[in-house]
This record gives sequence, structure tokens and C-alpha cells, in this order.
Amino acid sequence: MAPSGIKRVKGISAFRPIVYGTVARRVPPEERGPNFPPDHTHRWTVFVKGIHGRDISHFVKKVQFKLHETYANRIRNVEAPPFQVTETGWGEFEIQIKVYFVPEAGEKPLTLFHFLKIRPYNPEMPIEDPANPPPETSEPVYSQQYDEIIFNEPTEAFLEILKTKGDVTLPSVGKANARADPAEPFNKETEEDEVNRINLAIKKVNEVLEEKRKLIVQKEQELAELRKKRLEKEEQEKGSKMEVDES
Ligand code: SLL
Repeated sequence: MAPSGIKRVKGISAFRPIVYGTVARRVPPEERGPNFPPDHTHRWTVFVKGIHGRDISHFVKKVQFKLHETYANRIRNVEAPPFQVTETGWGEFEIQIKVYFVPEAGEKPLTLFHFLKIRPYNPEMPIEDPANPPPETSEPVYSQQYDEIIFNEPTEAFLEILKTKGDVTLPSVGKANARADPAEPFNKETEEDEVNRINLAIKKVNEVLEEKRKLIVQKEQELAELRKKRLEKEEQEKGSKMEVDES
């Protein structure tokens, strides 16, 4: 028989909420200091945390953040809370986040992807125009996501940890669903942004489609005109050829 710690509890799933994402702020030139790289413009943090600042270290052992290849030592391992990395930079890119669980979980690491957003979304300019950048601001730009990690058939030892450590008020079995909590801003803002962006993109696509449709109609008319002219020309040529033949 398997040791009790490795034995899995059949037929149940445990859930734990996490929040992951980035917060960035433009650093005004006068605040950049001598060690601030000259081509960098922003300071940002990528993080994995619990909701309402709750501890997750009883089930998360380590978080590995993989940054853009322009960063020195792009793989950053964080082995204790807060599971986060703060950096400076100039550009946006996708960060790979690998969440490693405590050994009792007997789970493989979970890989997440998050796009670092450093510039605020500008509804006036849904499609960014590098020649016409949005006004600069030093307000924090958040991009964060709520998620629930599902542990299917957790080991007995891990279920015990979930029941007794960290946020024990959370049900260890069943959906935590903080998304339904109106006080939680994570998804709301990001989703609203996304919906605005999609709606604007749909509008833009429809406008372009309408323009193209008009262009097609116009081109078809031109084509019909040209065909008509060619027919007339052919008729004329036929006529004059017949005249030549008859003579
Ligand atoms: C872009 N495709 O062009 C992205 C790349 C790279 C971000 C963004 C600085 C790193 C360093 C930095 O911000 N890299 O020099 O240490 O927007």
C-alpha cells in the first residue's frame, strides 16, 4: 500500500485562488537616479499572490519568472513570499510564470503567461500609432488576472495542509469564486478594458469592411464600364471590317 502522504483522495477537487499580473509606473526623468539604465523609462513588478493579500506559501514553494531575452539573468526564481520580481525597462512583453507547489502536493509545476503592460490603454487610440503616443502619465498601470488552481484528487497530506494552513476560512473543496466578489477589482478592470478594446476593434473592422465594400462596388462599376466600352469597340471594329470586306 502507498504511504498515506502519497495516497490521493478520490473523487474530490481542491481549489485555491491566486492573483497574478503586473503593475508598472513610468519613472519621471528627475526620479531616475544614477543607476537607472539610460534607455529605461518604467519600473514594474510581476507577481503571484493570494487574494486580499492572503498567504499562498503553504502550497506554493517557488515561482519562476522568465523575462524577455533583453534582460540579463532572464530566469528569476523566487523561493519565498512575496513571489514577485521588480525591474526597470522600456518595453512590453510576455512573461512566463511557473508556479511550483510544495512537495506534499505531488503536482507538476503550473505554467502561466502574462503580458507585461507598462503603458495605459488609450481608448482614443485602440490601435497604437508610434508617431502619436498617448500622453505620458506616472499613474500605475495594472494588468492582473484572477485564477483558481484546481488540485484534482489531492494527496491526503496536501489536503491536510489546505485544511489547516494559510487561509483556513476558504473551503478546501469546492469553488472559491472570488470573481463573484464585487470588491475584487482584478478581473473587472482588465475585462472591461478588454471588452472596450474588442468593441473598438469590431467597430474598426466594420468600418474597414464598409469602405472595402464600397470600393468593390465602385470597381465593379468601373469594370462594367470598361467591358461595355470594349464591346462597343469590338462592334465598331467588326463593322469597319465588314465594310472593308464588302468593298
Ligand atoms: C518590444 N517586443 O519591442 C518588445 C520587446 C523588450 C523589453 C520588449 C529592457 C531590457 C534591458 C526592456 O525593457 N526590454 O535593456 O535590460 O516592445
